[in-house]
Amino acid sequence: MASKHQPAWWKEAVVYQIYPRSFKDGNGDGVGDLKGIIEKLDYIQSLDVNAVWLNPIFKSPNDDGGYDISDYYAIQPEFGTMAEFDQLLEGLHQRKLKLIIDLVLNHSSDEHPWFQESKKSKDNPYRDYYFWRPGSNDLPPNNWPSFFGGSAWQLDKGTGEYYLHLFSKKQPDLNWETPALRQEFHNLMKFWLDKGVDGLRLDVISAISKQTDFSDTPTDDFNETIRIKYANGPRLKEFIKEANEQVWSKYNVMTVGEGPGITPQNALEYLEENEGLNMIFHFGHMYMDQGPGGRFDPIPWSLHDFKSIFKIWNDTFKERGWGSVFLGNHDFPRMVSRWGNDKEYWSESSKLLLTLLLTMPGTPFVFMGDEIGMTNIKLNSVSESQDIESQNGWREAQKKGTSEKEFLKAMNYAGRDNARTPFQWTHDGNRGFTSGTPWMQINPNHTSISVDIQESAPDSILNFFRAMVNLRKLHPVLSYGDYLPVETKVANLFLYFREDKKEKMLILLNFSNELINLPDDIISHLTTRVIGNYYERKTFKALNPWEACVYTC
Ligand code: TEU
Ligand code: CA
Repeated sequence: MASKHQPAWWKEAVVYQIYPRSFKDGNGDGVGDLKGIIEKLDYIQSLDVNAVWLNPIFKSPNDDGGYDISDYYAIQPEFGTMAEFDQLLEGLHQRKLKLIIDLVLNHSSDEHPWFQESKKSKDNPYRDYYFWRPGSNDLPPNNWPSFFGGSAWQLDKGTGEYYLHLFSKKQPDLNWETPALRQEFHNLMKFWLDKGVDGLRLDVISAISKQTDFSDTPTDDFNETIRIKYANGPRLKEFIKEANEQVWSKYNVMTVGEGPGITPQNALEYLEENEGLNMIFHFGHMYMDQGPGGRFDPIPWSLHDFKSIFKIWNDTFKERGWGSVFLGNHDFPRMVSRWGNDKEYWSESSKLLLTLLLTMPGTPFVFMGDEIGMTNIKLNSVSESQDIESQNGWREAQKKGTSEKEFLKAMNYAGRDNARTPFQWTHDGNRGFTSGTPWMQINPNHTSISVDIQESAPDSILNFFRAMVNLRKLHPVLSYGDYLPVETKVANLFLYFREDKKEKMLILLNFSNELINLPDDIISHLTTRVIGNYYERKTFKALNPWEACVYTC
């Protein structure tokens, strides 16, 4: 079946996500920076990826890991200078690598001049750059909860009104109803695109159009509130279309929108050719193990649900639009700890998850460190967390009488600190990351999980990742082919075909610690194994624990 999808660089790309604070420190202050990334350009190139997505690098008080921007035109001083940014961009382009920057347009920092002006008086020219509403009887304007605990409204004594902040109170939501604000952001995007940036990751883009009646949410299921109240606002399509017409259409730029609350039913509305985004990050699988209380209310996940979520989304983008695939990023625990077995089958399950990531339809986004199997870190007290989401989560949990031991368990399972420990370059101490004291403790298991150990080991996760990326490049069926999942009663088996008019491949994944016998009708397809995470298939009729293999049929 010929693919209905037009070819494009970003459809065939493998994207490597770098969280600058934790990647490499180039000046010894213990904080990762642009200079450090420049030092590691050859390593990045050795991964054979095509693009780098940098988490925000703009001036920020760092209340939320840089997602609280106080100057959209300036580089975060801790990360370096604009000259170093230009040098990094040049270094990437020289290596045929593209750069995707992360723009946070749903909210700014409260230290941004716009907000400093807006809060001065009710008739300040910048008042309508944000959402201000009177409360009533000392109560906020409505019952909306913040992503980071507590109310989504903060009373500002200066003018006696509340301002909206879906995230931290230092991240006031911007009011896209105000044309001048939209113009400011169109100019901002042109500034960075004129510098030669190749892509934009648009933070929480699904929430930029607000339901300005601000009526209460009818549910206390947080993910439901995101879907019906924060995301998919009445003018969302219009604002995206306008940005496309005013800016993106004039550049050869890839746009990926972070879309919490966007569903398989409405996603294509935001991906219209020439009107919408190129793709979105969707979160079905990422919220699957979150209970009604959100991240710190973890519930068990099932491979059955995991498989059906991938099927629903792959079917959504079968003919139109385009998918993105990720199993981890700076907001979620490490994929091998969350979905794999980071103990007895740490290497096999890391490779299995990389196999899934790189054989699914849609553009794969690989989070730095997952190519070497970095794992969660075990913090011994909540105070060791450097993430406002965990700190606030603990504040809220205490109000409900949750013990620190109980909260710490949920935090160590689901918290974002897990993804933000310094990259493990060398097995001997922090030296690989910094010559100083790292801003965050490095995972003690760097003694066995590090680039220098894996670089020269032929069967390392790192070298498996490189081989898997290469396989995806050699077989366009893995990018553009149809996705044909195999129905199976066997609980921990995940089997699917990828097929186009030239080729058919079968991917077999065993998500368990047990040996699993393969159904007979599958065995007949096993002709040539092109890659696998076990040296040789011990038994032809079964998959070993956490075995992943890819066959051409
Ligand atoms: O995340 C927004 C978001 O919707 C969630 O996916 C994310 O898990 C968040 O931590 C709530 O649990 C984006 C950024 O990726 C995140 O780092 C920022 O904290 C957030 O927006 C606010 O800018
Ligand atoms: Ca530094």
